[in-house]
Amino acid sequence: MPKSLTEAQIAQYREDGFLSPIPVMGEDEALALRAKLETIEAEMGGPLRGDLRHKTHLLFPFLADLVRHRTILDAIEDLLGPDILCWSSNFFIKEAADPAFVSWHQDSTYWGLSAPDVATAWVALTPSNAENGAMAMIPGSHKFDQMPHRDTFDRHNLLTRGQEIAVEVDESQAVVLNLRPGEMSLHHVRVVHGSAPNPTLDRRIGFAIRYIPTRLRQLEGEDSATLVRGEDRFHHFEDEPRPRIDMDPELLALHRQIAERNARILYRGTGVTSFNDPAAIRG
Ligand SMILES: O=C(O)CCC(=O)C(=O)O
Repeated sequence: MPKSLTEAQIAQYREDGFLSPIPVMGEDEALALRAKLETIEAEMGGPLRGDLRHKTHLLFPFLADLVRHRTILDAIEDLLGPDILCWSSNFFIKEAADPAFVSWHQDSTYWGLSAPDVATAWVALTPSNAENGAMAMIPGSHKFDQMPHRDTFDRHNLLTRGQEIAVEVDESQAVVLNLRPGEMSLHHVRVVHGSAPNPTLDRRIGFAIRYIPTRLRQLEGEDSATLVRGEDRFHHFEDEPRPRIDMDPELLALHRQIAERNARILYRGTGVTSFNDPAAIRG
C-alpha cells in the first residue's frame, strides 16, 4: 500500500522517469524558505557559490528539515522503499536575466553509485516554468542505459563539468515541468533532462534533493549520506550530522571535507579537485 502516491502515479514514474507536479507545502511556506535563503545570501555578501551549493542541508537547519520533510519522504518511500538516505542536495539557482542553463544529461553519469536507484526531489522555491527556464524531461529515456557524455566546462552550464549527452536528443519529445513555489517534481537518475536560461526579471530557485536506498554503494571512494527514514542495515555510507545552527563552525569544516571528497568523485579524470576551483564555479 503506497504512502502518498497513487498506484497510477508510481506507474507513471516507472514509465516516464519523472512525476510532476506534487504539492509539498503551501506557497507562503516556500516563499518563507526563499526569504531565509536570501537573508543568508545577504549576510554572506552574495549568492551561495562553489561548495556552498553542494550538500547545503549539512550547513543550515531549514534545509536539514526540508530533506526530512514528511511529504517528500512519503513519496520517495513509494519509489525507493522504506530505508532512505539523502545522498546529496544542490541548489539550482538561475538569476534574473541569467544565461545559466543545464545541458541535456543523465544524472547518473559521474555520481559513482552502484545502481540507478536514485530519485531526485526538485523543490521549487519560486515558480519554475517555460518562461524562466524550468527543467524539461524526455519521457521514457531513463530506460536507456548510461549514455556517453562529453565535458564542456561551459561556465554558464550549471552542471559540475558542463557535461552534455554526446548523442542526438529528440527535443520535440521534451516535457517542461511547471511548478509553483512549494511544489516538487521527482525524477529518475537516468532520465534525460535539461533546462534553458532564465530571461525573466526574477530568480528561479530549485533545491534538488538526491535520495537513495540504503543498500546502494559508492564505487569511486569513501562517501557519506544522511539517514532520513527507516534503518541503515548496510552502513555503506558514513553518517552525517544534523546542523543545529546556521553555518555551525564545526560542521563547516566537516562539510568542506565531505564536499572535497565528493568533488574528487564527481570531477575524477579532469584535474579539478574542489567545487571552489575557478573551473568549477558556475552560474
Ligand atoms: O535546475 C535545473 O534546471 C536542472 C536540475 C537538474 O539537472 C537536476 O536536479 O538533476
